[in-house]
Formats: sequence, structure tokens, C-alpha cells
Amino acid sequence: MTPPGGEAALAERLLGGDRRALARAITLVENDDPLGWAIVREVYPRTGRAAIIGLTGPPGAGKSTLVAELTKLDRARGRSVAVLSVDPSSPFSRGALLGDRIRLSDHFLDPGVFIRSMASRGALGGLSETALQVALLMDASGRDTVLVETVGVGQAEVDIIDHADTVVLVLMPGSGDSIQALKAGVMEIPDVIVVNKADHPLADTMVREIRSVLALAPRSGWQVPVLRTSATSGEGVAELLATLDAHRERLELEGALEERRRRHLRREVLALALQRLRRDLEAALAADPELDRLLERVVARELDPRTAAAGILESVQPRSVDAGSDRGA
Ligand SMILES: Nc1nc2c(ncn2[C@@H]2O[C@H](COP(=O)(O)OP(=O)(O)OP(=O)(O)O)[C@@H](O)[C@H]2O)c(=O)[nH]1
Ligand SMILES: [Mg+2]
Repeated sequence: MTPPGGEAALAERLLGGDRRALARAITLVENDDPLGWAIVREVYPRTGRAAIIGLTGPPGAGKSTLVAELTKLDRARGRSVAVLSVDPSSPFSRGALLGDRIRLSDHFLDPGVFIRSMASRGALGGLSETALQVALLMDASGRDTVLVETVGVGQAEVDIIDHADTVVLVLMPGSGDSIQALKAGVMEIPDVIVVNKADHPLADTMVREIRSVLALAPRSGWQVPVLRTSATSGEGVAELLATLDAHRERLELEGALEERRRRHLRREVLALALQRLRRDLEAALAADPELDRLLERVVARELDPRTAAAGILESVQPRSVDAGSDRGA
């Protein structure tokens, strides 16, 4: 139990880099505990200092193995690291934990590395939203680098990967679906593409295919590097880290980091507002017989669906605004 006013003390310890305070705050946020949100509110002004690097890609591409290797190199140069593995495809956090435990086990005893895995079931307030708050807590606790790993299934309203300063797409030979998704514009062009499992005979073909897709994509200033790694042997990982540094430097040099973060935060705030509106609307409708009445009239062809929808909004809007404020009862 946290005593009243305990969030201030917990926030203070978290800001001071206390790992147990960080772990506790994350659990509170995962449990959708108001105390957790209070802590996020408290520490938010102290966030924005960590380099947030997102690794996404199909299952089994080697993201966790790469994260473990990157962590090793980043630690070797004295930076503190937090790792957040988010697995939206698994209802259990245990599966994700088990695999990651093996790959990240080298780092368990290092106080400079903080590791957390999350799956859908572990996050009562919605996985992506929770993951975002967790990343903020890690940032506030003074970690230099926050590595976020997530399977690239995407299309959530709030996607954690959209909040990375640098997005790395990790593919392996045979990730044809991902190339199609890039080609079709379904998947946003990342900042860096890695073909992992470079020890595989088809790695070269894969790199060529990616380059030909990128050649068609609209150019921005940054030319997306396509790197080859073999995460299990560590080959190419130093080059990847150097590329991540280069991307960061470029962002900072051009003032692009601020611009990118502004874009992300705008999207996040809007998505959260929409999410909230939707929740409030659904809650209001569940308790409102007016919906059934309207529906009956739509079914009876007295009222068209569009007019009915407008009627619903009119009838619930004042309550929705009310429920959305923090003014209290
Ligand atoms: N041959 C080879 N195997 C690799 C390489 N990198 C990772 N693997 C293996 O591929 C498997 C999956 O690696 P993970 O790091 O768990 O992949 P992941 O992308 O994190 O997987 P999920 O989190 O389940 O989506 C493991 O058995 C790794 O040992 C590599 O460079 N070469
Ligand atoms: Mg993994």
C-alpha cells in the first residue's frame, strides 16, 4: 500500500533513479491505478531527455536478441538503458517474458539496465496507452536510452512505436509480407532497416528487395540505411549503434527532434481524447434507453442512420464533456 501523498515520495525516488520506485510506478500504471497516473503527471516535466529507440518487425526476426546486443554496447560506453518489450499479439506476459529472459539474462545483474515486458493482459488501460506511460516513467527515471521492442502488427489508435525518436524495422530473410506492406504504403517507412540473420543464405536477396522498394519511396533528407546484422553473433550490431547515433545527431542538428516529438505528441493527445470520448460515449449509451428507441425507428425506416447518429451525439454530449473533466464530482 502506498500511503496518502505517497505518490510524491514515490515520484521523487523515481526521479532520483531508484529502480524499485520505477518498477512500482510501472505496476501502478499497468493496473490502471489512479496513483500511477498521478505519478506520470508529476514526473512528466522531467521527461524528454532519453533517446527513445523503437524496434519493430515480424515475430522471430531477432528484435530481442538485437536489443540485448545493443544494450551490451550502450552499457559498455557508460549509458544507462531501459528495455520495454511490448507484445500485443500475446494475451500473456509470460511468453514474452520467458523468451526475453533468456536473451536479456546477461543484463539482469546490471543496475544500469532496467527491463520490463508487457503483454495485452498486463495492461488494464489499453496496451499502447500503458506502454507510452511506462516509457515516460523510464525516461523520467534518468535512463539515457529507452529501447522499445514491439511486434509490428500496428494500427492501434495509439502506437508506442510512433513515439520513438528513431524507428528501426527489423526483418529477416523471408519477411516478404513486411516488404509488401512497405511497398503498399501500409507500413510507414522507418528510419533504419535491419536485415537480421545475415548468416542466412537469402539475406542478400532481401537487402536488394528492400533497396528497390526504398528507391520508389519519396525521399526526405535522411536516406534510410539498410544494414545487415547477425544478432546471435553480434555481427553488424556496432554499425547499427553507430547508425542510431548518426540518426540522433541528425535529428538534433536540424531541430527535427522537436518537430518530430511535437507531431507525435499531437497525435497522442488527439488519440487519447478520441479514446476517452469513445469510452464515455459507449458508457453513456449503455445506460441510455434513447439508443434503443432511436434504433427501433431506424429499423422501422422512420429515421435514417445518419440522423440517428446525430441524435445520439446530441443527447449524450453534455454528459460526455462532464465525465471527461477532472473537476471531480
Ligand atoms: N541464425 C540466426 N538466428 C537468430 C539471429 N538473431 C536471432 N536469432 C534467433 O531467432 C529466434 C528469435 O529471436 P528473438 O530475438 O526472440 O526474435 P524477436 O523478434 O524478439 O521475436 P518475438 O519477440 O517473438 O517477436 C531466436 O531463436 C534467436 O536465437 C541471427 O542473427 N541469426
Ligand atoms: Mg522479442
